[in-house]
Amino acid sequence: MAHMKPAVRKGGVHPITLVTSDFVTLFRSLGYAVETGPERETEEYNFDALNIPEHHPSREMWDTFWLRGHEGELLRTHTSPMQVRYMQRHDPPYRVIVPGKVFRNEATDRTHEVQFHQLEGFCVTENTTLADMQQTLSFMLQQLFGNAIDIRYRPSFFPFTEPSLEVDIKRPEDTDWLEILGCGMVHRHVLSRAGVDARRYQGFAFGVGVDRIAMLRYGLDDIRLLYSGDLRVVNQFCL
Ligand code: YSA
Repeated sequence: MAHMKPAVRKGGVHPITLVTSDFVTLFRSLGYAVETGPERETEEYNFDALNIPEHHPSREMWDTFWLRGHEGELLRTHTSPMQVRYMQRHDPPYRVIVPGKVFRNEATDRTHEVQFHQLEGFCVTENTTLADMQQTLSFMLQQLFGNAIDIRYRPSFFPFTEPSLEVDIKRPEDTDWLEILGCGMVHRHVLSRAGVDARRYQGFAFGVGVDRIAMLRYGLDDIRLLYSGDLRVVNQFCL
């Protein structure tokens, strides 16, 4: 009896953490470095350095929480500012992912939250092409969801990529497509602004919605469940 251990209930791992760690394992195996960056950002990195000037209508793509009393500061609306921060501090070539929390001042629904997670990725070398981007992203999605997944690349617009695309996925059991990421070839203005010679280097970047991947992966029909604090969600993922 003296040796009986008290029963200890095991904790669970949040689905966002599980998905993020799968991404990290996958991209490390492809030679990508993993970085993190500040959630409190400046207008300069969140917008200007990404070729989104003040008063440009494209700023309306990102409904922003500005920090009252701190001129030019905000909660980052995407992980893309880290493209510039990283490139300014390192020499090319680059293969980097940046997982992190982002914030948008917008109405919530089944697939939209005011706080969610993205995973930024970028690969810039002397000869990286759009075909490399498609191959990398399709490989990533097939690793996460299996080869039966349908993947749709749609033309889109982002000020910091040219050309720009968005990607939707549909699993065999789904009736609708779900948009999961934005991507494109890094705009030469962004490279130049970060101090990279845009005549010599080129490459792609992307930003995936991690919460949406977690929803599909674990069969959650409402993104808000991820932030409800309901332990029944997390306890399904006991270690
Ligand atoms: C595009 C090109 C690049 O070179 C690099 C990155 C990007 C993505 C860009 N920074 C961006 O934020 N695009 S986005 O506004 O379309 O968001 C990317 C993904 O985040 C979406 O495809 C979606 O999966 C997810 N997302 C967007 N708003 C969301 C959301 N997820 C949950 N709640 C929201 N409110």
